[in-house]
Amino acid sequence: MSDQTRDTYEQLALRLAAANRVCVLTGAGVSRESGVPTFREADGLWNKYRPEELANVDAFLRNPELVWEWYSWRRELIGEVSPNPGHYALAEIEQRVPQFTLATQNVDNLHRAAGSVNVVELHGNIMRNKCQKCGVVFKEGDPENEFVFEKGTLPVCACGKKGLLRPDIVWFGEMLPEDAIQQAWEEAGQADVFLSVGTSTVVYPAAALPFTAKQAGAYLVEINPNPTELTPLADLVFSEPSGEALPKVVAKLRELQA
Ligand code: BV8
Ligand code: ZN
Repeated sequence: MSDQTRDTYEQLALRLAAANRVCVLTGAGVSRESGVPTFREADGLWNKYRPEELANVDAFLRNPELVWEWYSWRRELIGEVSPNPGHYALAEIEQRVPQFTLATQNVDNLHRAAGSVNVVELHGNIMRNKCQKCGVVFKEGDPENEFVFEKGTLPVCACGKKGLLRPDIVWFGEMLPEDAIQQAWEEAGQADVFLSVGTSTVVYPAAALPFTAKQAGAYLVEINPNPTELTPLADLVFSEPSGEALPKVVAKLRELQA
């Protein structure tokens, strides 16, 4: 049967079954079906606030209470949501291919909650705090991560530099964690198949990963109900929610690998 007659889910399943290295980039869209708002859509997070007011260090130093209020609200929201079928499908694909890397721009921890193992957090993780001054990043379970925002209270680090604690998140104008972006570049450059899922592909350097993969010869797939800069370059486009498309691909992959 030629590619034209195979449905697109089967086309991607065949590519995944034959792949040695698979790399995925996810954005806020993959968590949308879990009830987590995206950033730039009609009901997105940025509509209430502008990024420059909140997701940058100047905003934090100018008005730490406002930034803490926003992140505490997001943290609470994320504490109440669960992974959706798209997250679980990505975790299952990881088990079914030899080498799999999931680079995520999301800070909501939902990929790990769904069972994904090789997750590269490009923009940090909202459940962790770090010190604005000494840079220490607190680990899961550290009391410094238990801070609950209340008006008039701001968490201070014990480092003696009177550093304010802040979410361990990469803000605009800040470098991404060196090891994370290096690993993502490497995997994108060697991927047989690269999936770009649920991202508007506007925030760099993460948005450069699918383009890098394509240039290096990867079979490029985009899963997004809306077109992006990447769409014209993709070998296969699923213009539908990731929570619907990915489980259909996994169902075909299970048949192929039965
Ligand atoms: C850096 C904080 C360098 C975390 C975020 C001009 C040109 C090019 C670059 C720049 C420029 N000016 C400035 C820059 C650099 C800047 C940048 O790229 N700006 C853009 C906006 C122009 N980048 C940076 O600042 C980065 N750092 O470059 O440092 C440097 C160099 C030297 C010295 C020092 C520094 C830092 C980037 C990280 C910024 N942090 N947020 C937080 O609060 O969560 S960015 C923010 O956008 C989030 O992190 C998010 O992950 C990221 C990307 O957004 P998406 O995830 O794509 O979400 P979005 O809402 O946009 O789109 C959702 C998509 O899902 C949509 O397409 C929708 O159709 C789709 N969708 C919806 N439902 C579904 C779905 N898809 C599938 N299924 C569904 N159901
Ligand atoms: Zn400190």
